[in-house]
Amino acid sequence: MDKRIIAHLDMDAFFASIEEVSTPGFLGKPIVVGSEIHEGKGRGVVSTANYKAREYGIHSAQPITIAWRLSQKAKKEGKPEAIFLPVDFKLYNKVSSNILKIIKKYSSIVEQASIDEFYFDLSFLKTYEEVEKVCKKIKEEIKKEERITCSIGIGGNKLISKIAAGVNKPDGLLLIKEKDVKDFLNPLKIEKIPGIGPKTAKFFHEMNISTVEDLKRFSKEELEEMLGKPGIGIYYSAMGIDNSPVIEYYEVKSIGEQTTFNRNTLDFAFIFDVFRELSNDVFKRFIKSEFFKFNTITITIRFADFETKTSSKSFKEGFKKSDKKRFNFEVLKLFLPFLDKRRNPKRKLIRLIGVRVEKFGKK
Ligand code: TTP
Ligand code: MG
Repeated sequence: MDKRIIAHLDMDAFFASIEEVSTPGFLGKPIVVGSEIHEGKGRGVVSTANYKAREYGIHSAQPITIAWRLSQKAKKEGKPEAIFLPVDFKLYNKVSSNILKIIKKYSSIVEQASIDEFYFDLSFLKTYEEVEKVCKKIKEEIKKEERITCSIGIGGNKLISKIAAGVNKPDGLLLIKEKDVKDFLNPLKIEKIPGIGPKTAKFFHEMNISTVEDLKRFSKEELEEMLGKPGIGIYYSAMGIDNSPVIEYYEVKSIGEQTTFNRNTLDFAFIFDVFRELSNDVFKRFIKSEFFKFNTITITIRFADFETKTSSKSFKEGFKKSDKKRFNFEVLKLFLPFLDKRRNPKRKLIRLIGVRVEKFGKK
């Protein structure tokens, strides 16, 4: 084939599916992974829920307390109560890298787009039948090795493959041939186009534009005039055009961690401990990274009223992997002004803190 063939693989209910097969007795039960919750009380959100729990109306980014209530409601109706679990990134990262290894057996150009999403190039295959066969094999191998399912979309570019992977979840496989692109895209809701978020969607809905076909009423110039540069991207997406390459390696631009406290606080000792922990985690990730040093530290503070401030400092002499002590000290120095009048004159309580390092050097 002289045209490109790109596949997009997205794991189904990733964190929750892993939990479901990792603990005896969990299989087939509704499972919610997210921030901690004790007897219905918690402050964070749902990371993801398996499809059983989604039947209760539970979904990603929902406040964990709402998820809890939906589960209790289901229980009253005689259905099984959901199992609530904390996030175990270490476990999910391990599974993620196993999946990457499996895909790499079948394609030499693989791009990991997130912890559970991968693009891979299958242009070297001769027919659509062969492409489908290979994707089925990948699905089977993941199922056999990790006992969880994924959905794969296949098309002539990343855009089509990504949309195709999303339309028949879970455990789906959908190939969109070149000649069928228009029929596939036209009836889709505009929200399916990557880059059309809730705000842009609302903007279009107000003009009675709800499907990709509706979008095509506008010329490239009109869309650019309405939305600026992103309008051009939307124009090409509606046409099914996307020339972006499958990139094997992404450049890591920053390493960061943040945490929301269980209660808002200005308790120095407590915040200090959490800061230490975050700094340690960030430094550990830096040590594991391919980088030799970093030059900039940024900290984030979110107050109880959600006002968010950052403070950043770049150092002439970068931090090397042996500079952990100096790093901890500098993080603390950036943070101290937020505990007193200097950057917190009203003595507002703090809700969230974060630490990030960037401007990496490879030698
Ligand atoms: P997704 O692929 O968006 O979701 P999913 O794999 O859970 O479910 P689907 O079958 O619809 O693909 O995200 C992958 C993982 O990323 C997900 O398992 C948990 C995490 N995640 C969050 O932590 N917060 C979020 O808001 C979302 C959307 C995902
Ligand atoms: Mg997924």
